[in-house]
This record gives sequence, structure tokens and C-alpha cells, in this order.
Amino acid sequence: MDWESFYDTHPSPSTHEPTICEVENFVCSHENEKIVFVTSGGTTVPIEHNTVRFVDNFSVGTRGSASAEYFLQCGYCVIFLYRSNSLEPFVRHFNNSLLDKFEIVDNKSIQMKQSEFDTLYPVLKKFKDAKEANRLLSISFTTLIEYMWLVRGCCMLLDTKYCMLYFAAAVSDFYIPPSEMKEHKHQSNDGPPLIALRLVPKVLPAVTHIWSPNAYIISFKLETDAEILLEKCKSALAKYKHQLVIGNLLSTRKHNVKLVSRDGIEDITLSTADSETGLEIEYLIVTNLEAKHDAYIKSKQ
Ligand code: PAZ
Repeated sequence: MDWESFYDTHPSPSTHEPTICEVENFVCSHENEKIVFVTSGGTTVPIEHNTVRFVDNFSVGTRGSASAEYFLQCGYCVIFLYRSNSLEPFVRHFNNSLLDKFEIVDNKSIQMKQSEFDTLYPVLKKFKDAKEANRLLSISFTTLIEYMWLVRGCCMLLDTKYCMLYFAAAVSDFYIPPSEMKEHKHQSNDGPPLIALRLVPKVLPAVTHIWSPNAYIISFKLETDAEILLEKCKSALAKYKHQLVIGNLLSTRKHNVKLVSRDGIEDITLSTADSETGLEIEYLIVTNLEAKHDAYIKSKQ
């Protein structure tokens, strides 16, 4: 199935239109400013309409949420499309420890522990600044179909040289069409479910040629076999003709990525010493991309 038939046969979720209106308002209020659209986390593929079980993947949204923070730091406005319950910018720093940072005073009020000030303040300040200046819009998806519709809706609104599209989400390559899903939970006494997965069409051709041909577009390629990573990146670049493919391996993705463009291959590596200082590879990626995007904007003037 091609992408056009996919959208023709899978109607948009009921929440789609209001979300796209929010995105449109955000984009309109940042005309001629640099905007980045970051996708993050993994899509689910439900196996029943009343979903109890679904096919998921490993992604927790570190790449996307950390990158979103660094894009804000570089002056971008950020549209953050993330898998519900995966990591979000700023909040990610406290996901497991938020309640430990507060104390109850006289059973009447709640206050932050003074000892937590130095860790909480800088993160909270950046978050508040971004929200108060309306520079961060977060929207969420759970299923593959929700993701597909939101990507289409957002990309159609992001078609200028000032827009960067940064596809870091782990999108399922396979799905079960809703017409073939059971209504209710599969019962074990019906025997093991026989699930026929279908291929999800690639939407990058639509993004690069139809929805956002003027944007600066970066896709990610994840592999587990180092032998095929670079070939896969090069072939994606040749096929979709966008600006950049970032290749990474599941096992080393937090300290090595490869930037593959028509100009060649750049290796970005985070050393152990750097990571011990708290530096993250996403900072190195984002600052590199900022320079590339600036050059792209200049070249289009
Ligand atoms: O979300 P995370 O930080 O755990 O992982 C990031 C990633 C590996 C999903 C991302 O860097 C990536 O490669 N995304 C594209 C995956 C793909 O469709 O090939």
C-alpha cells in the first residue's frame, strides 16, 4: 500500500483537527523564526480495537526529548511530537525522583527541599521561559495511525526554509489494519492469535516532495548490524533526496552517530570523559545541525 491509500483507508482520529489547529496557531505566531519539528518515542500497533495488547518498541524518547531542549537553547521554537508517557523535555530529568524533591510543611503546604534548589532551578527556569514565551508546543500520540496523521498535518504547516524536521521517533514498519483487528480482547481459549502484519508505507517521499519540500529535513536510521548501517543511510538519502540521514546502532546510540549527507559522512562521538561531565550526544548533534540549517537558510536567500 502506498502512503496515499494509507490515508484514504485509515480515517484521522477524532482528536486530530483540534491538535492541528493548535499547531497552526503556534506556527503562525512564529513566522520567519526557526522552528523545529521533533518526533520522539515509539509508535504502538494495537492488536484489538478495545486495546489490551499492542506491539511496541524499545524507544523511550531520550534522543527526541534531549534534542528538543538543545534546540530551544539554540533559539529554535520547538514542536515536540512524542509518544504519550515517553520522555519529555525538562521533565525527563526528574522522571523517577520528582516527589523526593518536595516536603510537606506543617501538614499545610508543600515546598521544594532547599537542597534540591541547584538541580531543580535551572531546569524549571528553562522550562518556564520556553512555555511563557510560547516556544515549546508538545503534542502526543500513542498509535501508529495517530502518529501518521499528526506527521502529515504538521509537515503541511512547516514548509519554509526556516523549518527543520527532525524525525527521531521509532516508527513501526509493520501494522495491523483496523479492518482486520478484533473488536474485543483476544481470548486465550480461542487459541494463539494469528496476526498478519502489513507493511507501513514510507511517508518521507510525501514529506520531502509534497508536504514540506522547502524545509530542512533530517531522518534517523536505526540498525543493530554495524555492517549495513552506512549503506542503509546512503540509500535512504538517495531515495528520498532530503538533507541528512543520521545513522545509529541500538547498542551505541548514546555515544556515537553518523551524519550522512551529500557532502559525505561525519562521525559524532561522545567520549567517556565528556559524558562524565554530563554532556549529552544530543548537544553535539543539535549544535552541528544548527550550523547546517543556518547555511541552508542562507543558500536559499
Ligand atoms: O528514543 P531513544 O533515545 O531510546 O532512541 C532513539 C532512536 C534510536 C529511536 C533514534 O535515534 C532513531 O534512530 N530513530 C529512528 C529509528 C528508525 O526508524 O530507524
